[in-house]
Amino acid sequence: MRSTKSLFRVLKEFFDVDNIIDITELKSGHINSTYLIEFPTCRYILQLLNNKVFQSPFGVMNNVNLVTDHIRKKVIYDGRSVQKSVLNFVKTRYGQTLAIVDGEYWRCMEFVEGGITYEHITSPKIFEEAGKAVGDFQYLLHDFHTRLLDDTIPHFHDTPYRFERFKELIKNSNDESRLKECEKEIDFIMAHENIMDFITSRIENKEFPRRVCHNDTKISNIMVDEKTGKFMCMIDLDTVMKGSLLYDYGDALRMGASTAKEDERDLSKVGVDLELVDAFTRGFLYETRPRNNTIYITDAEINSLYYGFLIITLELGMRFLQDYFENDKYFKVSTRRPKHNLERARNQLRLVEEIEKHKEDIENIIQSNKKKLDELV
Ligand code: GN1
Ligand code: MG
Repeated sequence: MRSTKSLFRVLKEFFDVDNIIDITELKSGHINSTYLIEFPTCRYILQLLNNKVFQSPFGVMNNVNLVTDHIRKKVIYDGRSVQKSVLNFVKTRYGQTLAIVDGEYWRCMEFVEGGITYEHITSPKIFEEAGKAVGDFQYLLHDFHTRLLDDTIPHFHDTPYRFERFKELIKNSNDESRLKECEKEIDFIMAHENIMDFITSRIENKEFPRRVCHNDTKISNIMVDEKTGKFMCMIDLDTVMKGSLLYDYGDALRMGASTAKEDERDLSKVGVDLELVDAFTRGFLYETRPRNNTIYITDAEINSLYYGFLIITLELGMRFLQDYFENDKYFKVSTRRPKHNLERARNQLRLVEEIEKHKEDIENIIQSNKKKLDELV
């Protein structure tokens, strides 16, 4: 945690710091640093943007501001609560949503009161709501033009591009001990070469539309109402860019429908909870059902949702392994776990195996939910 003195220097850009009663660090994300700032009657979130990962912080905030303005207009139009349905950023005394202090980029937003996020889910009811949140995000942004958004992390979910970088890394690595240690994982990734471009090639040839996507839909980024258990909104909008809806569907399952945490070392615990896949799919397809003459998800996309789950998990396994080779320069690791990124990679690649094992079950779940919905609308 940064010293209170240095945090106060940042907070002065946003607030009268004499009124602050407490500051605590929240340790959930792998990229940014996050603090809860408490005043007598309200709370805010202060965040340091990791500018190694986000090389254009103003580009990120420009995307986030455009998208939250659009969502805000829409939820007001629909008669929904602004406080519950969208992130609201605090401006600095210069009217900006970023404060630059000692060359670092900070932003601040209202704490979404009454909301809760999960690191691990076991309740199908809650996970169905998570599915609704991801589907609702599509509903809210389907009429927002992808070209208005900067590519703040180029090639973010460009799996074949990431695979090429991974192959280069392995080819050029002289780290014999890590190459040996990771032989099995490397072979496993290489054996999946054919599947890497399943989604991107279909976007290229226009089989799947390019959409505005969240791109980081893990369950800890989905806010649920603590009292009612209903979804509220998606948080962590830093990676909102054009992309494929399949990745948004899959990324939520990757973390939410796994029977183990993302960094569980005991791989025998890693599996796919089909009841949770069913619950999430039900909520997701419900919110993306066609209405008002609008198609929020095409049949071609629905029929390939399984590949979203499979490929995002494979991609992340590859990213964690790459970061292990690159000495953890990207993902934060626990100081007590020197091989944290390798353990995460092994976990995700095991999950890939489990997803493949359950291909038929997962596809049946998707089709039966589609069918039930077709009967409904
Ligand atoms: C990172 O910052 P956080 O923890 O929400 C990462 C995602 C990964 C995720 C894995 C910008 O997200 O892509 O899926 O870790 N975000 C970025 O837990 O790389
Ligand atoms: Mg993030």
